[in-house]
Amino acid sequence: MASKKTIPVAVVMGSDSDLAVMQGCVDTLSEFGVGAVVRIISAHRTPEIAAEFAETAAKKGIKVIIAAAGMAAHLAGALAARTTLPVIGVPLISSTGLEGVDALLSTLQMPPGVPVATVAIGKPGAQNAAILAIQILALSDKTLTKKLSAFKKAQAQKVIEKDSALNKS
Ligand code: RP5
Repeated sequence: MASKKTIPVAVVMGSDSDLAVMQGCVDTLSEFGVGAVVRIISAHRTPEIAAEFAETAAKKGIKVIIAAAGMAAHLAGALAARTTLPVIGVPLISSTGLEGVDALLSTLQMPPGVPVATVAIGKPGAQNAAILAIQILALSDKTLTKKLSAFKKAQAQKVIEKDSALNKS
């Protein structure tokens, strides 16, 4: 009997209002062939669900948790407090917040012993969270390592082509 394949990444966000930006994260994971469990869980509005999610994620086969939130963004930290899995935090810009700086500091300034690997605010952070999760998974997955190398080469090539176009005589 074929074994059931587990989904290695969880993308958790505090609100459905975060989904448009976090779709970039899910899409990037998908481009590398990495599946994701996508959840809306709030550290403040559904704290019990957040606790239960963090405590059971590893048992379900999740290897990396990506947690995104805006405003007083405690989601990544609240999850990191209850799991030994690596947690990547994505600070988001909320329509009523302080341009994401509120979420950046809330996500980043964790006390010693409970790290959250915090990426850039908003869209670039959402994409980088996916790439960082893939890099973690690639430590034990040669196929992903090859895909990451190809991604880096393609990225470099695009810059080289833009430079050539700009400097064409
Ligand atoms: C945070 O508060 C969410 O992550 C979201 O970025 C922000 C605003 O949430 P909504 O009021 O739009 O649901 O918890």
